[in-house]
Amino acid sequence: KTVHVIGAPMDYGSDRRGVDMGPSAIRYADLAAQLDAAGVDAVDTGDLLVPRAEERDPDGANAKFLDEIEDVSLRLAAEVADTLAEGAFPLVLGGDHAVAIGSLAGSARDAEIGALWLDAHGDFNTPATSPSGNVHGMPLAAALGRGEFADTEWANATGLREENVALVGLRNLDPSEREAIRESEMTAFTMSDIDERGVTSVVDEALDIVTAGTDGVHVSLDVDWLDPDEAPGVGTPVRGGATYREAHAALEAIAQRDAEEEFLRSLEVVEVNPILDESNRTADIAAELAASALGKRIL
Ligand code: DIR
Ligand code: MN
Ligand code: MN
Ligand code: MN
Repeated sequence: KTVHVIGAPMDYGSDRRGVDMGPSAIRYADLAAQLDAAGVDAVDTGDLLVPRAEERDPDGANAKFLDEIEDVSLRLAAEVADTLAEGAFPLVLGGDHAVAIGSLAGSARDAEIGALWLDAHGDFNTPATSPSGNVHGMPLAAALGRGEFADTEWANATGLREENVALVGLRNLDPSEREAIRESEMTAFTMSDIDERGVTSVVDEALDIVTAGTDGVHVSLDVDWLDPDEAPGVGTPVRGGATYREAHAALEAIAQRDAEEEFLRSLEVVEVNPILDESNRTADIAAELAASALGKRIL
Protein backbone atom coordinates (compact mmCIF):
# COMPACT_ATOMS: atom_id res chain seq x y z
CA LYS A 1 0.00 0.00 0.00
CA THR A 2 1.26 3.48 -0.87
CA VAL A 3 0.25 6.16 1.61
CA HIS A 4 0.28 9.85 0.76
CA VAL A 5 0.76 12.00 3.82
CA ILE A 6 -1.12 15.28 3.36
CA GLY A 7 -0.51 18.03 5.90
CA ALA A 8 -3.45 20.36 6.53
CA PRO A 9 -2.11 22.95 9.00
CA MET A 10 -5.43 24.71 9.42
CA ASP A 11 -6.50 26.34 12.68
CA TYR A 12 -9.46 28.44 11.50
CA GLY A 13 -11.90 26.07 13.18
CA SER A 14 -10.86 26.41 16.82
CA ASP A 15 -10.01 29.14 19.30
CA ARG A 16 -6.86 27.52 20.55
CA ARG A 17 -4.13 28.65 18.16
CA GLY A 18 -1.35 26.15 17.84
CA VAL A 19 -3.19 23.28 16.18
CA ASP A 20 -1.76 24.59 12.88
CA MET A 21 1.54 23.08 14.06
CA GLY A 22 0.01 19.61 14.31
CA PRO A 23 1.32 18.24 10.99
CA SER A 24 4.84 19.34 11.85
CA ALA A 25 4.65 17.82 15.35
CA ILE A 26 3.36 14.50 14.01
CA ARG A 27 6.23 14.37 11.52
CA TYR A 28 8.71 15.14 14.33
CA ALA A 29 7.17 12.23 16.20
CA ASP A 30 8.72 10.05 13.51
CA LEU A 31 5.62 9.32 11.54
CA ALA A 32 7.82 8.10 8.68
CA ALA A 33 9.40 5.40 10.87
CA GLN A 34 6.00 4.42 12.26
CA LEU A 35 4.56 4.04 8.77
CA ASP A 36 7.63 2.08 7.73
CA ALA A 37 7.00 -0.27 10.65
CA ALA A 38 3.44 -0.65 9.38
CA GLY A 39 4.91 -1.95 6.13
CA VAL A 40 3.47 0.74 3.91
CA ASP A 41 5.28 2.95 1.39
CA ALA A 42 4.78 6.51 2.56
CA VAL A 43 5.17 9.57 0.39
CA ASP A 44 5.06 12.92 2.16
CA THR A 45 3.32 15.35 -0.16
CA GLY A 46 3.96 18.29 2.18
CA ASP A 47 1.49 20.76 3.61
CA LEU A 48 -1.37 22.62 2.00
CA LEU A 49 -0.80 26.35 2.03
CA VAL A 50 -3.01 27.87 4.72
CA PRO A 51 -2.92 31.66 5.17
CA ARG A 52 -2.35 32.68 8.79
CA ALA A 53 -5.56 33.31 10.67
CA GLU A 54 -4.16 36.58 12.06
CA GLU A 55 -4.20 38.01 8.54
CA ARG A 56 -7.85 37.14 8.05
CA ASP A 57 -11.15 38.42 9.35
CA PRO A 58 -13.20 35.77 11.15
CA ASP A 59 -16.41 37.54 10.00
CA GLY A 60 -19.56 38.14 11.99
CA ALA A 61 -21.53 34.96 11.32
CA ASN A 62 -21.54 32.19 13.92
CA ALA A 63 -19.15 30.03 11.92
CA LYS A 64 -15.78 31.73 12.20
CA PHE A 65 -13.48 31.82 9.15
CA LEU A 66 -16.00 29.90 7.04
CA ASP A 67 -14.75 31.48 3.78
CA GLU A 68 -11.18 30.53 4.59
CA ILE A 69 -12.30 27.02 5.54
CA GLU A 70 -14.09 26.72 2.21
CA ASP A 71 -10.89 27.60 0.37
CA VAL A 72 -8.77 25.04 2.25
CA SER A 73 -11.51 22.38 2.11
CA LEU A 74 -11.78 22.61 -1.67
CA ARG A 75 -8.03 22.21 -2.05
CA LEU A 76 -7.82 19.40 0.49
CA ALA A 77 -10.73 17.57 -1.15
CA ALA A 78 -8.96 17.77 -4.51
CA GLU A 79 -5.74 16.44 -2.98
CA VAL A 80 -7.53 13.53 -1.29
CA ALA A 81 -9.54 12.67 -4.42
CA ASP A 82 -6.42 12.83 -6.63
CA THR A 83 -4.52 10.59 -4.20
CA LEU A 84 -7.29 8.00 -4.38
CA ALA A 85 -7.50 8.30 -8.18
CA GLU A 86 -3.77 7.49 -8.32
CA GLY A 87 -4.43 4.34 -6.33
CA ALA A 88 -2.75 5.66 -3.17
CA PHE A 89 -4.14 6.00 0.34
CA PRO A 90 -4.65 9.49 1.82
CA LEU A 91 -3.47 10.12 5.38
CA VAL A 92 -4.44 13.67 6.35
CA LEU A 93 -2.70 15.38 9.27
CA GLY A 94 -4.61 18.23 10.93
CA GLY A 95 -5.07 20.92 11.81
CA ASP A 96 -8.32 21.27 13.68
CA HIS A 97 -11.25 18.98 12.95
CA ALA A 98 -12.73 21.34 10.36
CA VAL A 99 -10.24 19.72 7.95
CA ALA A 100 -12.59 16.72 7.97
CA ILE A 101 -14.96 18.64 5.70
CA GLY A 102 -12.36 18.53 2.92
CA SER A 103 -11.21 15.00 3.71
CA LEU A 104 -14.76 13.66 3.55
CA ALA A 105 -15.54 15.54 0.34
CA GLY A 106 -12.40 14.17 -1.31
CA SER A 107 -12.89 10.63 -0.09
CA ALA A 108 -16.52 10.68 -1.27
CA ARG A 109 -15.85 12.17 -4.70
CA ASP A 110 -15.95 8.84 -6.57
CA ALA A 111 -17.43 6.53 -3.95
CA GLU A 112 -20.19 5.93 -1.46
CA ILE A 113 -18.45 6.21 1.88
CA GLY A 114 -19.15 5.62 5.53
CA ALA A 115 -17.49 7.60 8.32
CA LEU A 116 -16.11 6.38 11.62
CA TRP A 117 -15.70 9.27 14.08
CA LEU A 118 -13.41 8.73 17.08
CA ASP A 119 -13.94 11.81 19.24
CA ALA A 120 -14.93 13.04 22.69
CA HIS A 121 -17.30 15.39 20.88
CA GLY A 122 -20.14 15.01 18.40
CA ASP A 123 -18.97 17.63 15.87
CA PHE A 124 -22.64 17.94 14.93
CA ASN A 125 -23.25 21.61 15.68
CA THR A 126 -24.49 23.99 13.03
CA PRO A 127 -23.88 27.75 13.05
CA ALA A 128 -27.33 28.14 14.67
CA THR A 129 -26.70 25.66 17.50
CA SER A 130 -22.99 26.20 18.12
CA PRO A 131 -22.19 27.92 21.42
CA SER A 132 -18.63 28.63 20.23
CA GLY A 133 -18.95 29.51 16.55
CA ASN A 134 -15.96 27.21 15.99
CA VAL A 135 -16.29 25.14 12.84
CA HIS A 136 -14.25 22.26 14.31
CA GLY A 137 -17.43 21.47 16.26
CA MET A 138 -19.44 21.26 13.01
CA PRO A 139 -17.75 19.06 10.36
CA LEU A 140 -20.20 16.16 10.53
CA ALA A 141 -23.19 18.50 10.32
CA ALA A 142 -21.52 20.25 7.38
CA ALA A 143 -20.79 17.05 5.46
CA LEU A 144 -24.35 15.85 6.03
CA GLY A 145 -25.88 19.16 4.93
CA ARG A 146 -27.56 19.90 8.25
CA GLY A 147 -29.14 23.29 9.00
CA GLU A 148 -27.43 26.19 7.22
CA PHE A 149 -25.06 23.68 5.62
CA ALA A 150 -27.91 22.55 3.34
CA ASP A 151 -26.78 25.31 0.98
CA THR A 152 -23.05 24.73 1.43
CA GLU A 153 -22.26 22.54 -1.54
CA TRP A 154 -18.48 22.60 -1.10
CA ALA A 155 -19.09 20.80 2.22
CA ASN A 156 -22.22 18.72 1.75
CA ALA A 157 -21.74 17.10 -1.67
CA THR A 158 -20.40 13.95 -0.01
CA GLY A 159 -23.48 11.79 -0.50
CA LEU A 160 -22.67 10.57 3.02
CA ARG A 161 -25.70 8.98 4.65
CA GLU A 162 -26.35 9.34 8.37
CA GLU A 163 -27.01 5.59 8.46
CA ASN A 164 -23.36 5.05 7.57
CA VAL A 165 -21.92 7.31 10.27
CA ALA A 166 -20.78 5.93 13.63
CA LEU A 167 -19.41 8.04 16.46
CA VAL A 168 -17.34 6.29 19.10
CA GLY A 169 -16.24 7.57 22.51
CA LEU A 170 -18.62 10.50 23.02
CA ARG A 171 -18.54 12.24 26.38
CA ASN A 172 -19.17 15.92 25.74
CA LEU A 173 -22.11 17.27 23.75
CA ASP A 174 -23.70 20.70 23.60
CA PRO A 175 -27.45 20.63 24.44
CA SER A 176 -28.92 21.12 20.97
CA GLU A 177 -26.16 19.06 19.40
CA ARG A 178 -27.18 16.23 21.71
CA GLU A 179 -30.81 16.47 20.57
CA ALA A 180 -29.75 16.55 16.93
CA ILE A 181 -27.63 13.42 17.36
CA ARG A 182 -30.43 11.61 19.16
CA GLU A 183 -32.86 12.44 16.36
CA SER A 184 -30.43 11.62 13.59
CA GLU A 185 -29.90 8.29 11.85
CA MET A 186 -26.28 8.22 12.95
CA THR A 187 -25.16 5.65 15.51
CA ALA A 188 -23.44 7.05 18.58
CA PHE A 189 -21.42 5.06 21.11
CA THR A 190 -20.43 6.83 24.31
CA MET A 191 -17.54 6.09 26.66
CA SER A 192 -20.08 4.17 28.76
CA ASP A 193 -20.55 1.74 25.88
CA ILE A 194 -16.79 1.23 25.81
CA ASP A 195 -16.77 0.72 29.60
CA GLU A 196 -19.54 -1.84 29.45
CA ARG A 197 -18.66 -3.76 26.30
CA GLY A 198 -14.99 -3.19 25.69
CA VAL A 199 -13.57 -1.08 22.92
CA THR A 200 -13.08 -3.81 20.32
CA SER A 201 -16.69 -4.93 20.53
CA VAL A 202 -17.88 -1.35 20.09
CA VAL A 203 -15.52 -0.70 17.19
CA ASP A 204 -16.61 -3.92 15.54
CA GLU A 205 -20.27 -2.90 15.65
CA ALA A 206 -19.36 0.59 14.44
CA LEU A 207 -17.53 -0.97 11.48
CA ASP A 208 -20.63 -2.98 10.59
CA ILE A 209 -22.52 0.31 10.37
CA VAL A 210 -20.00 2.29 8.34
CA THR A 211 -19.26 -0.53 5.89
CA ALA A 212 -22.90 -1.52 5.24
CA GLY A 213 -23.57 -0.85 1.57
CA THR A 214 -20.60 1.50 1.17
CA ASP A 215 -17.54 1.33 -1.09
CA GLY A 216 -15.15 2.43 1.64
CA VAL A 217 -14.72 4.13 4.98
CA HIS A 218 -13.16 7.37 6.14
CA VAL A 219 -11.76 7.14 9.67
CA SER A 220 -11.53 10.46 11.47
CA LEU A 221 -9.44 10.40 14.63
CA ASP A 222 -9.69 13.45 16.88
CA VAL A 223 -6.92 12.96 19.44
CA ASP A 224 -9.16 14.40 22.16
CA TRP A 225 -10.89 11.02 21.87
CA LEU A 226 -8.06 9.82 24.11
CA ASP A 227 -7.94 10.65 27.78
CA PRO A 228 -6.09 13.94 28.42
CA ASP A 229 -3.67 11.98 30.65
CA GLU A 230 -2.46 10.27 27.49
CA ALA A 231 -2.99 13.09 25.02
CA PRO A 232 -2.78 16.46 26.78
CA GLY A 233 -1.96 18.44 23.64
CA VAL A 234 -5.53 19.26 22.62
CA GLY A 235 -7.61 22.43 22.71
CA THR A 236 -10.75 20.91 24.20
CA PRO A 237 -9.73 18.13 26.63
CA VAL A 238 -12.45 16.08 28.33
CA ARG A 239 -11.70 13.66 31.16
CA GLY A 240 -12.63 10.03 30.89
CA GLY A 241 -11.40 9.24 27.41
CA ALA A 242 -9.89 6.23 25.72
CA THR A 243 -6.74 4.90 27.36
CA TYR A 244 -3.50 4.29 25.50
CA ARG A 245 -4.30 0.61 25.27
CA GLU A 246 -7.94 1.10 24.24
CA ALA A 247 -6.88 3.46 21.49
CA HIS A 248 -4.36 1.02 20.11
CA ALA A 249 -6.79 -1.87 20.40
CA ALA A 250 -9.39 0.12 18.47
CA LEU A 251 -7.13 1.09 15.59
CA GLU A 252 -5.58 -2.36 15.44
CA ALA A 253 -9.10 -3.82 15.25
CA ILE A 254 -9.77 -1.58 12.26
CA ALA A 255 -6.56 -2.71 10.56
CA GLN A 256 -7.20 -6.35 11.31
CA ARG A 257 -10.63 -6.28 9.77
CA ASP A 258 -9.41 -4.17 6.86
CA ALA A 259 -6.85 -6.88 6.06
CA GLU A 260 -9.79 -9.11 5.18
CA GLU A 261 -12.50 -6.72 4.03
CA GLU A 262 -10.45 -3.86 2.50
CA PHE A 263 -12.82 -1.06 3.40
CA LEU A 264 -10.35 1.53 4.68
CA ARG A 265 -10.30 4.39 2.16
CA SER A 266 -8.89 7.40 3.98
CA LEU A 267 -7.66 8.35 7.43
CA GLU A 268 -7.10 11.61 9.25
CA VAL A 269 -5.55 12.47 12.59
CA VAL A 270 -6.57 15.89 13.85
CA GLU A 271 -6.44 18.35 16.77
CA VAL A 272 -2.82 17.73 17.84
CA ASN A 273 -1.77 21.03 19.42
CA PRO A 274 1.96 21.12 20.28
CA ILE A 275 1.64 24.37 22.26
CA LEU A 276 -0.58 22.61 24.79
CA ASP A 277 1.36 19.34 24.68
CA GLU A 278 3.99 17.84 26.98
CA SER A 279 7.18 17.03 25.07
CA ASN A 280 5.25 16.11 21.93
CA ARG A 281 3.64 13.04 23.49
CA THR A 282 0.26 13.69 21.88
CA ALA A 283 1.92 13.79 18.46
CA ASP A 284 3.78 10.57 19.37
CA ILE A 285 0.48 8.85 20.02
CA ALA A 286 -1.02 10.30 16.86
CA ALA A 287 1.82 8.82 14.78
CA GLU A 288 1.57 5.47 16.56
CA LEU A 289 -2.18 5.26 16.09
CA ALA A 290 -1.97 6.10 12.39
CA ALA A 291 0.51 3.24 12.02
CA SER A 292 -1.74 0.90 13.98
CA ALA A 293 -4.66 1.68 11.69
CA LEU A 294 -2.44 0.97 8.69
CA GLY A 295 -1.41 -2.43 9.95
CA LYS A 296 1.54 -2.07 12.34
CA ARG A 297 1.86 -5.23 14.43
CA ILE A 298 4.17 -6.46 17.17
CA LEU A 299 4.51 -9.92 15.69
C1 DIR B 1 -17.74 22.18 21.04
C2 DIR B 1 -16.34 21.59 20.95
N1 DIR B 1 -18.76 21.16 21.02
C3 DIR B 1 -17.97 23.20 19.93
N2 DIR B 1 -16.17 20.68 19.89
C4 DIR B 1 -15.04 19.99 19.65
O1 DIR B 1 -17.25 24.19 19.89
O2 DIR B 1 -18.85 22.99 19.11
N3 DIR B 1 -14.97 19.01 18.78
N4 DIR B 1 -13.93 20.23 20.31
O3 DIR B 1 -13.99 18.13 18.62
MN1 MN C 1 -6.57 31.19 -0.39
MN1 MN D 1 -13.65 16.65 16.69
MN1 MN E 1 -13.09 16.49 19.91
